[in-house]
Amino acid sequence: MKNFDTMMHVRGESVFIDDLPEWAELQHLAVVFSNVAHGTIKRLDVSKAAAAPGVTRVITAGDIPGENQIGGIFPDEPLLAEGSVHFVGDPLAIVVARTREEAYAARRLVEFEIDPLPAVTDPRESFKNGTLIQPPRTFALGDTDKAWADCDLVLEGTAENGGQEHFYLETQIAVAVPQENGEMKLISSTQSPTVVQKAAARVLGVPQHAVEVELKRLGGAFGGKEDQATAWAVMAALAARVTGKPAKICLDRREDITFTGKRHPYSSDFRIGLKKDGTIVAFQAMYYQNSGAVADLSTSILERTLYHATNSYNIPHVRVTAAACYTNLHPYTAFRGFGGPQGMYVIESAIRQAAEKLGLPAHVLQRKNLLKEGDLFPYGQYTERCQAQRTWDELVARQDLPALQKRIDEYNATYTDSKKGFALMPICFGISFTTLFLNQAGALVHVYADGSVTVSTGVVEMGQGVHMKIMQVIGRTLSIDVRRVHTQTTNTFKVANTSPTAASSGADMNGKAAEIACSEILGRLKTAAAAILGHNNPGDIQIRDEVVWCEGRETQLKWKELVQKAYLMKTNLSAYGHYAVPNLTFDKTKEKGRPFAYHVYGTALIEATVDCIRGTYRFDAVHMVHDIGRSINELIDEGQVYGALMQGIGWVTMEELLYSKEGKPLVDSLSKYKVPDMRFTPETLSLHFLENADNPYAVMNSKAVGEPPLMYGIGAYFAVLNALAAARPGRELFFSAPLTPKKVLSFLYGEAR
Ligand code: LUZ
Ligand code: MOS
Repeated sequence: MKNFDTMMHVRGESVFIDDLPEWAELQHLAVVFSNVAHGTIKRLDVSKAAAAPGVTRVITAGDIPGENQIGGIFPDEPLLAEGSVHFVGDPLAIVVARTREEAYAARRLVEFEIDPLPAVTDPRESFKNGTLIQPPRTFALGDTDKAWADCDLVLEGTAENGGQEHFYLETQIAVAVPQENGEMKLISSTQSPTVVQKAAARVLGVPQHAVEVELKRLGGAFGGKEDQATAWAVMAALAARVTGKPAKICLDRREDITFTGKRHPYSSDFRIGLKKDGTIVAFQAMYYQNSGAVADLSTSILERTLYHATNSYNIPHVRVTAAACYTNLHPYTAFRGFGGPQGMYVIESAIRQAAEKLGLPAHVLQRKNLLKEGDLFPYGQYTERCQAQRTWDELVARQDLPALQKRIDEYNATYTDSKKGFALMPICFGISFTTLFLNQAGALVHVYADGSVTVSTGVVEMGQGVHMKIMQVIGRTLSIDVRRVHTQTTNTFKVANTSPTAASSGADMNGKAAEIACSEILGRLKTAAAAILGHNNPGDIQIRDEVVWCEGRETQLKWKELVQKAYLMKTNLSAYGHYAVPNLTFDKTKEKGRPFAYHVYGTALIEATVDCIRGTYRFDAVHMVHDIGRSINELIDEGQVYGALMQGIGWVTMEELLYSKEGKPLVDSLSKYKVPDMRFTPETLSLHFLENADNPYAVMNSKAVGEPPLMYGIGAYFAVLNALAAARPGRELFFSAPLTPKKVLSFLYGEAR
C-alpha cells in the first residue's frame, strides 16, 4: 500500500505549479516589500519602474477594482499597503513584466519613502499597550484561588518559545488565467482553495462563481499555506485582471523565508501547585502570543493553546488565559499543531521545574497525573476511550526505564566532556476544527462505464498521502481494486465551500464524504445487479472483491460487467457525498462544550547526548507508542509520525528566528536558519502503533495523524535539559526554546543565575 505517487515523486514526474507549461503572454510578478517595520507612507512613485524594459504594469492599491482586503477572520489585512506599513515585508506594489528577470529588475526602480514609527516586536510590550486582536480569553476549571492553599509546593516560572519557518520545498506560488466574461481561473499552492476563491472575488469585485481555484498537489505546506497562500494568489488574480493576460507569481526562497507567516512565538508565565507525592492540584498560566502585524488565524491558534494547556494531564483546578498581541513582525500563522505545541511546552516546563523542587524525576510526575477514562478537560469535554496511560505503559514496558536510567547515570559518572539525558513526552491532541462550521467536507464520485472510478474532494494533497487514503476508502467501500480509483484535482467548481485541509482532519472528513458518495452509488448498483440477476431483493446483493454475490452465493457477474450493464440501464453512476462531523458543541460565553470528535494520544521517549565542549547535541534514540486507531495506511502514517517528530525536534532545538530591534528579520536562508537534516536524525527510531484501538469517530475506525506527533518533539528540549542538569547539578533550569548550542554553552559556562 505504497502511496501511489511516490514513484512519480522519485522520478521527478509529479507536476507542481512551476512545472506547468507556460501560457502565451504569461506575465511575471515581483512584489515591492516594505523595508520598514512600522511607518507612514510619504511617497510611492512607480513611474521609473513602469517605464523599465519589459514592464507591462505596476499595480498599487488604487488599481484594485473591488475591496483592498484579504483578512479572513478579521478585516485587518489590505492586499497592498495604503497610508501605512506594519511589518518588514508589507506589500506596497506589484511589478508585472514579460519575464521574471525584468519584473525583479524593475522592482528596484520603485521609489518610496516611509516615515518610521516605533516598532513593537515583544508581545508583552504589545499587551501593555493594549494592542490586542481581541480581548484575552480564559478557560477555567475548579477554583485555582482556593486550591493553592491545599498544595505542598507552589512555584512560578516563565517559558518562552520561538517561532518556526515551515520550510515547505515549494515556495508560495500561483498562476491566474483570465477567462471569458470576467471570470478568473487560479492555480494556487494553497491548503484552502475556498479561502483563496473568496478573497480573490472580494478583491476583484466579482461573485465567487466567477473565480475557479484548482490545484493538483502542493510541495509541502505544514500550515504555511492555510492562510498565507492567499495574498500571492490574489495578487496574481489582480495582475491578470488589470493586464488581461495570464499572470504568475513565485516567491524565491529568500522572500519566502523573510516575509511569509510562521509559527507564533509565545512568552508565558505559569504557576503550578502540587502535593508532595507529585499530584498536580492546580495550574495557572498566562500566554502572550506574538501575533505579528495581521490577525491571520492567530485567534484560532490562541484558542488551541488554551485547549491543550494541560496536555495529557488530569488537573482539577485550572485557570489559563491567553492574549493575541499585535506586533510589527510578519504574520504568524498556522503551523502543524496550531498553538497546541506552545501550550504543551508550558505545562511540560512547569512539571519539569516542579520535579526539580520535589526531588523526583519528571516522568514520575507525568505518569502520576496522566488522564484516565472519564476525566474532565478544562473546556468541559470528558475523555472517552482515553489511551494516555495505555500508550505510556506500553512504551515503558517496551523500554526498560530503570535500565536506561542506570546506563545514563553510569555514562554521566564516567564522562565529563559529554552528558546524556532522557525525557518522556506524552501527547493528547483534540481532533476537529475548533471553528465548528469548518467540520464538513464534500466528495464527488463518478463511476465510469468501464468500471474505473474518479473522485474530487475538497482535500488538498500536500505530500501527506491523503489521496492514497481516499482511494483506499473508495476501494474498500465499493470492494474493488484500489488501482481502479483515481483522485482528481481539487477544484472549487467541482466541490464547493471547502474547509482548509488542516487540523489533521483532511482524510477523516473527506474520506467520510467519499464513503457516503460511494455507498449511494453502491446502493444503486445493487438494485441494478438484482435486476440483471432476476432477483427481486437488492438487499441480498453484495459486492466482494469485484464479484457480485447474491444471498451469500457467488455469481458470474463481475464489477466491470455490472457497471457496464447498469449504465445501459440508465443508472446514475455519480454521487455527491457531504459529511458533517456530528455532535460538536461549544459555548464561547462559558468556554465549555464538546469541541473535539476525539483525541489522539501517544508517548515518546527521547535520549540525548550533549557535547559539553561544543554545546552541540544529538539524539541517540526516540521510541514512540502512538494511538492511530485502525490505520488506513500504516506506511503513510509512519511517515507522518517520523516527519512530525523531526519537525517538532527542530522547533525546540535548532530552528531560531532572529529579528533586529527595529523588527527586521535576520534569517533569510538555510545558512542562517538551521533545520534538522538526515545526519541529525536519531540513530535509533522506533514506532509502535497501539493495538485494539479502533476509533468509531473517524473514517474506517482510523485516527487523524498529521499534527499530533509533532508534539513528541517537545521531549527533545527536556532530554537535552536533563543532560545539562547532569553536567551542572543544582543550576537553575531555564525554559527558553529553541535550545540552541549557544544557550547550551551559556548554561554550562555562563554565570550561575
Ligand atoms: N485550522 C483552523 C486549524 O482553522 N482551525 C483549527 O482548529 C485548526 N487546528 C489545527 C490546524 N489548523
Ligand atoms: Mo494546519 S496547522 O494547516 O492543520
